[in-house]
Amino acid sequence: PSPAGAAPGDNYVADDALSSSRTRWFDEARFGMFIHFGTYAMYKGQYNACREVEWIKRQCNIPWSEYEAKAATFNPASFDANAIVQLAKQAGQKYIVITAKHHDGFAMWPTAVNRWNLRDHSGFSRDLLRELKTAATANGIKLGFYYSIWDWHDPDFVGNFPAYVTKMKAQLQELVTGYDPAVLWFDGEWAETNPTNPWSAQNGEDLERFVHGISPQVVINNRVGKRRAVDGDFGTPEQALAGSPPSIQLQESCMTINNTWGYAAWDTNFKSPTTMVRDLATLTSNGANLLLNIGPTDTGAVTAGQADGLRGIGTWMAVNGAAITGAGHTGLVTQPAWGRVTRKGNKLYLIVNSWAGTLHLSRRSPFTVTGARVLGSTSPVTVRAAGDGYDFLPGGGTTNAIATVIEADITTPA
Ligand code: JFZ
Repeated sequence: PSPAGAAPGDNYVADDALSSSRTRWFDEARFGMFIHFGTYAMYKGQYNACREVEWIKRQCNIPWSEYEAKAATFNPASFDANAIVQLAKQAGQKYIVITAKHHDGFAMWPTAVNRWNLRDHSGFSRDLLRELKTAATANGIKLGFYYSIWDWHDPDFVGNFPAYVTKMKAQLQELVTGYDPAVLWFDGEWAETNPTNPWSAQNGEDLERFVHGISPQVVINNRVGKRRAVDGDFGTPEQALAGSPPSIQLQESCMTINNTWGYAAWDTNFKSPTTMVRDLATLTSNGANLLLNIGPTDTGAVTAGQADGLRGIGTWMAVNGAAITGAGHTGLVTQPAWGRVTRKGNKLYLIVNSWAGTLHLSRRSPFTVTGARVLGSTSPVTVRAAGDGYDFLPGGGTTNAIATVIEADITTPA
């Protein structure tokens, strides 16, 4: 299926064939917010001399009795779903994926399956996932859940795997029927703590069938079965940029805004808005999404360092978001050294990182440029046929310190 405005048979988005009416919103969203939030935030990234984050229980050998006692005092009173959704929205993010359950097994919603959850174990009466769902829906943002198949807390994961799977399905039933998530982002299918390593491709396929039996439109990532590469709706390169098409499925790179997924007080190595926007441009030009992670503190607050980065991206997106949202890969051009080119219907977006004189665009397939403008600027752009493509001559010069976008109108042969 081609999006409105795209000529039949053109290569609007090379991953078009990979998307369907069910996954179309995901393929157009391009940018989402990942949130790693759980009781591990209470350690702020450190246990005695041991530095770890969402893996702290396991990597720092914290006894369960101690971990549970601390979790009992978890009080994320500063979690502000509306503020988080506004932060995502102004950054140009179209969906949010939050950890409903990470490897420590702690459920962030009031599950009836066990008491190892925010309400029953910590006595926190609010349902943060419900609040996030309400705020997201009110703002046109989709909400998804990360759910770890690997569970350190439930002894049945190792001791009685079929019993564990039954409980896992009961939790997923609660999440899907109770919160109608747009995405389920599974993880931990690779766990090898069970000597028999029970999770199989069959388990993954069974899980997908189970979820889609409840709600067919849920978009599922590929960390669901051992055959990761072909399972689910989209691939999940981690801390790496998805490559350019062709790919066997939709792609979403998940990356941290600093170095860690959960909250660590010592991790202030925040990426600059420039770095993140350029990653987003590269991914969009590759037909892939960016899921950019933040980790709220133990009180549920988003730190200034994380919020500032998202605001910086938002300032750029407010002017240039058309080059990202709904845009994708184009096979019409060779990607230039001066930046990245994305396409949406009959427009090309030239995302210019460094603007030194004439910008040459090499054509790989026929098209004609019929007009061009700089987004957020009145500077004229001169376009002329040159060599194997076009030269763009900016009237003004670089207008945006992060990346200046030229929007070009094109026609392609019928
Ligand atoms: C997992 C988690 O263990 C981690 O805590 C975080 O939630 C992250 C998003 O996902 O870590 C992984 C998962 C997959 C790979 C590496 C780390 N992998 O495929 O290389």
